[in-house]
Amino acid sequence: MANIFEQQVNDFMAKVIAKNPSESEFHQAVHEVVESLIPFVEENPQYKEAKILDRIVEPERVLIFRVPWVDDNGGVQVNRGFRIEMNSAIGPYKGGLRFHPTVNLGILKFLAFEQVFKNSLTTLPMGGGKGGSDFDPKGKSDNEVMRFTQSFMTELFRHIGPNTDVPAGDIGVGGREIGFMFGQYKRLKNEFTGVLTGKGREWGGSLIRPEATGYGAVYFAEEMLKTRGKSFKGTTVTVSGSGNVAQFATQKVNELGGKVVTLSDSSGFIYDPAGIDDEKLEYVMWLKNVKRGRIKEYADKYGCEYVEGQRPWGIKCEVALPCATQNEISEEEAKTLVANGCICVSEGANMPTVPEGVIVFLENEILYGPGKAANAGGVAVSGLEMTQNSMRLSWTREEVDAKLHDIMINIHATCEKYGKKDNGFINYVDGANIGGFVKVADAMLAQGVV
Ligand code: NDP
Ligand code: 2IT
Repeated sequence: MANIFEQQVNDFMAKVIAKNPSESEFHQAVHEVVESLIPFVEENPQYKEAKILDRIVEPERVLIFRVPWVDDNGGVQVNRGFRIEMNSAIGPYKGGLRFHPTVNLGILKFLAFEQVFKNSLTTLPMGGGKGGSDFDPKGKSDNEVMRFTQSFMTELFRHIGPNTDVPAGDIGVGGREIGFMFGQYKRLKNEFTGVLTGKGREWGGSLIRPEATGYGAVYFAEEMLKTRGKSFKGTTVTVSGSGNVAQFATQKVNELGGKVVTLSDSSGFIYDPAGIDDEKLEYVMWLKNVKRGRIKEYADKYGCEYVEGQRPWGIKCEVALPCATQNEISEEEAKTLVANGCICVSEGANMPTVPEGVIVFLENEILYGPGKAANAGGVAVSGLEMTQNSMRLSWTREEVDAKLHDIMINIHATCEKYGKKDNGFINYVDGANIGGFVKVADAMLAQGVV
């Protein structure tokens, strides 16, 4: 960032922080975006006059509600439900639901804010939203998850709809949870509509939606690598997480001839120098999606190293794919990655790198693809699911995958257009922030002060 704008960024952030106290992740996400946008808005005064930045950081609507349910022992449990309807300038609110004990207003506002720019980058007509609950699915029976999700939807249903707000999955929300929520919505509204994405393929889901975020993050990395004449072939890759995004990122890296050597969960990481091939990955999918066990069991089964309580960023790699959660790469870990020869970071997760870590990547001019660009493949295929639902048709795997691949290539091109510096370095942070902003800002201008 050019220094002349520092004071303006600080003044803007002081207002945001005063208005939204105790929402540190939201402050972090807004800060990163306005650092890119304030210089751009200065050059384009129509946005400044219409106070687009002041409006874009204010959610259109925030819903917070009680979610009571009864556990298997007959005990009453109470969780908190949220839906942040952030911006509907270019389409219905769209974004995932997260069920995790750490969920709070600030985390969901950061995710909803990022979603606005991400969805715009896909070029599909989707506004931004996010929601979820502090419910912890770990250790809960299927019946408990069902009762909780039914109670959650019993309030949420009155606020969403296929032309209003279309939720999907995120951490802790996969096919099982979407199924229970869809069933409850249908029952309450007496309507079979595309109100959620990530549905099962037999009842309106799109092929490739489960794969889309992980595949997309790898397609994006592939485009970044191409700018330096490189590819995944023969490349060592570290992946964090072992959920939906991590699993399909690993699958795509294998397909492209790379070798994934790590996976993790919130307890620790495994290091398998021989590589997590498709057969081992199938075990991971069973372990995580069916047994719902811990990643340590992989190390027990395949006799590799397991490191308790740590993340995989100390392992030497050329490409790193953070696919677990926010702030999972510290400044020190970013330095270690660069020192070990990592040349490419493509963020499957949302905001996985702390701001000081982002500076390390940018100062070293490595290929750094921020989440709102790199992981947009998931919501892009959600958008394609909405299209298929509206048409009452479904496309083949090949059709959806080809569209996903094209969208990721286009997002890369948009980042290059808005993020290329005079020395040829592509700052994908600026590229994604400005590239995502323009369409939303122009739509807001056209729609007046609303
Ligand atoms: P899953 O719930 O399927 O998997 C999450 C993984 O991350 C698990 O391995 C989990 O470990 C780990 N994890 C979660 N929270 C923490 C934490 N606080 N510390 C350490 N590890 C943690 O979620 P997804 O794979 O869907 O989501 C992963 C990331 O990708 C998130 O940042 C999400 O926002 C982002 N994303 C997801 C999209 C999607 O389509 N699903 C789309 C775009 C982005 P454990 O099992 O121990 O909790
Ligand atoms: O962060 C994300 O983009 C998601 N969790 C997916 C959202 C969606 O609507 O598919």
